[in-house]
Amino acid sequence: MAPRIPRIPPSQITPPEVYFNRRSFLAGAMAAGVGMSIGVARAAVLPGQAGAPLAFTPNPRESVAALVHASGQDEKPNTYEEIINYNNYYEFGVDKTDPAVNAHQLQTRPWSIAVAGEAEVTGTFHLEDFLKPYALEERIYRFRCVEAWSMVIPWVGIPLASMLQRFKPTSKAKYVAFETVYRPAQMPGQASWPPILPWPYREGLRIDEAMNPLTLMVVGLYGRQLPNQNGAPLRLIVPWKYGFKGIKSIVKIRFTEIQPVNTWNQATPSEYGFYANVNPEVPHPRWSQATERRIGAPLFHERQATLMFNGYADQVADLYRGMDLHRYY
Ligand SMILES: Nc1nc2c(c(=O)[nH]1)N[C@H]1C(S)=C(S)[C@@H](COP(=O)(O)O)O[C@H]1N2
Ligand SMILES: [Mo]
Repeated sequence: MAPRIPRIPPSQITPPEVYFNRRSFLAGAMAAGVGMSIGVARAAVLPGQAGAPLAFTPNPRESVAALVHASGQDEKPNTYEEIINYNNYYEFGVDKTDPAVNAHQLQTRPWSIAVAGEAEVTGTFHLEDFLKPYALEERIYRFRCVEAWSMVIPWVGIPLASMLQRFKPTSKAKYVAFETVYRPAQMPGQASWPPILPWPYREGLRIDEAMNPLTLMVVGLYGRQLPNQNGAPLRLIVPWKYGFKGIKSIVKIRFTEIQPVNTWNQATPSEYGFYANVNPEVPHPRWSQATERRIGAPLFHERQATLMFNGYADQVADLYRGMDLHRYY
């Protein structure tokens, strides 16, 4: 059987207990309101492969503490092992353990990103050039899948807003569309017949959602290069939306005037909408959205309440003023 990637000796991975000074984490979480920001990278250089350290200065422990809201829930970040071994990435299979087994087949270097549509600057960029202008930041976000499980994950990335501004979107740019790479020779899930999903995987955001400071283009995890199963070399994270909005291994970004297609809505419109905001009041036909199971919690641990907008309502509720969120789910 193919080796699981990344093959990082456990000794090279900073254990979360060390990575996060648990005591200041808890203290700061009570003091600070906001799940935002704050390590500054020396340069957004991306050498090497999955698991290699990023040129990134980790957050001071006190500001790490401020990254996740205090909510009375258990907000201890999940372990690296949990985050890289329990994945949804249907290009590599439908089971949670398939991506960890199969994702090493994807070659993430060289990689290029095409930017197109309603913008003054468009074109195709090598990944290194694409990322060069930006500083990396660390963000610890709650992550909730529509399947009613959740994690807390320390991502490293670039705010999508600063990334997109460089392309000078025009006034017609009302949405941003994203596409995953289509490479059936390296992605066994794309080669299976009948198709599991209409490929390539697609996602979209309204432009104001894309420009919200919480929205992140992710290149790393726990201060290291993003492992393939988590969406290397570049994936989206929109922490107030269900996990499926977090499209992986992006090769195309397009500014559009009309609402773009998103894959899960296309596949099963009765279950998945365009907005996909985490909302405990809007049930899914197969999974309760009122509660969630935190991955790694002890077996008989109670499920925890799912928070409106995944706990980020202060920062994003304004985006949806006046919208019927039962209709626009
Ligand atoms: N290209 C692609 N992106 C994807 C998916 C996928 O199957 N293909 N699954 C989505 C779903 S349903 C979830 S929950 C998250 C999982 O991200 P993680 O494996 O890093 O936790 O990725 C999202 N992005
Ligand atoms: Mo998901």
